[in-house]
Amino acid sequence: MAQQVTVTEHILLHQKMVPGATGQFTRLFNELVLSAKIISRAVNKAGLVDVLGFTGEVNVQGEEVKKLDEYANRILIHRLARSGVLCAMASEENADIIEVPESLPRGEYIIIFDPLDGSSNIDVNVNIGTIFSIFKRRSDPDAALMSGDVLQKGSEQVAAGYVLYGSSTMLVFTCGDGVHGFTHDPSVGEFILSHPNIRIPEQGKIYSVNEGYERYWDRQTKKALAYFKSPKNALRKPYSGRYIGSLVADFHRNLLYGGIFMYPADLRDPKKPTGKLRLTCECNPMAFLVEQAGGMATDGLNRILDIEPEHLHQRVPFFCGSLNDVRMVQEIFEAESRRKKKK
Ligand code: P6P
Repeated sequence: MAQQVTVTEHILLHQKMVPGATGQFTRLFNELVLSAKIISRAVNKAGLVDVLGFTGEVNVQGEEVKKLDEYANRILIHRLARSGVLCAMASEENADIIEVPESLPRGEYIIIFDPLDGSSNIDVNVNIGTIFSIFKRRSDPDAALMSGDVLQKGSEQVAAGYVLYGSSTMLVFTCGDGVHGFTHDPSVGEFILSHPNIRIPEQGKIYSVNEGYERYWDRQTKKALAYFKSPKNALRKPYSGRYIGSLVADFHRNLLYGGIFMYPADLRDPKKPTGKLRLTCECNPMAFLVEQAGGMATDGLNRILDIEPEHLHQRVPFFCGSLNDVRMVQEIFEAESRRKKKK
């Protein structure tokens, strides 16, 4: 029988390899894993228990909040605060930084999460996911928390990952030492290592974008899509178009099969002037993962992980996936920049 490595064993092994590790990260990650199990149970029952449908509220993004969104957000805030190692949290569902109650012990970690991304797909049983990004505090732990502790560049992440609630529940994450995937075995209630050292194919064969918005894109994005649909691309045949409309599901498929995910700037909608996806709770974690798996992530011109966040819910154009494909997009964007400068 193949040796079954649980995520807890994997994290403890990682802790042993980190000089001066105190076990704080392990405690945080254990609460994240427990939250994933609790949310997975609710997601899998969503069709049976009355957790479908809208709460009637609207979140900071201006999006209708589904009951499962709210439930997942509550579970994560409750469990992660009790890890005793956080100095701050932030959620895609909350306008401001979430304080850790004074009554609870605190620590040096910061976690930013999207509790249930793709929630518009909940009622139709399409895969959804939880995305997380973990930093260490940079300011003096005895001083007041600084906004710069939460608004750090993606390159400062100490860990990032997602939980994919699909045909099975998977936890995929990196601590900066490669990307590893764990599949939940409900019969024992453990996440078991199923995809060690995930590497994204250097050359993709899939593009993922909502082509319904093509008329609202900039010129360079339209050129990029035309490249992937042309028989004159690196594949010498058109890429396959695959778009689920759930970032975690689209990202996960491209991570394993190879391909590029694009959410470009939308020139029409004032809410999406620079794209729809949020830098801190969606793009940064996915960018850290894809780079650790050998891929690339850009806003068209800049490495996602180098972007200095200006505010918690900042949106950026997002191109992420196989190295050759994202490089091609960046070349198209750079050529367009040069063309505009010549004007
Ligand atoms: P659109 C889900 O709401 C989400 O934030 C991502 O999971 C997904 O990739 C994107 O929005 C889909 O957006 O505009 O194509 O429906």
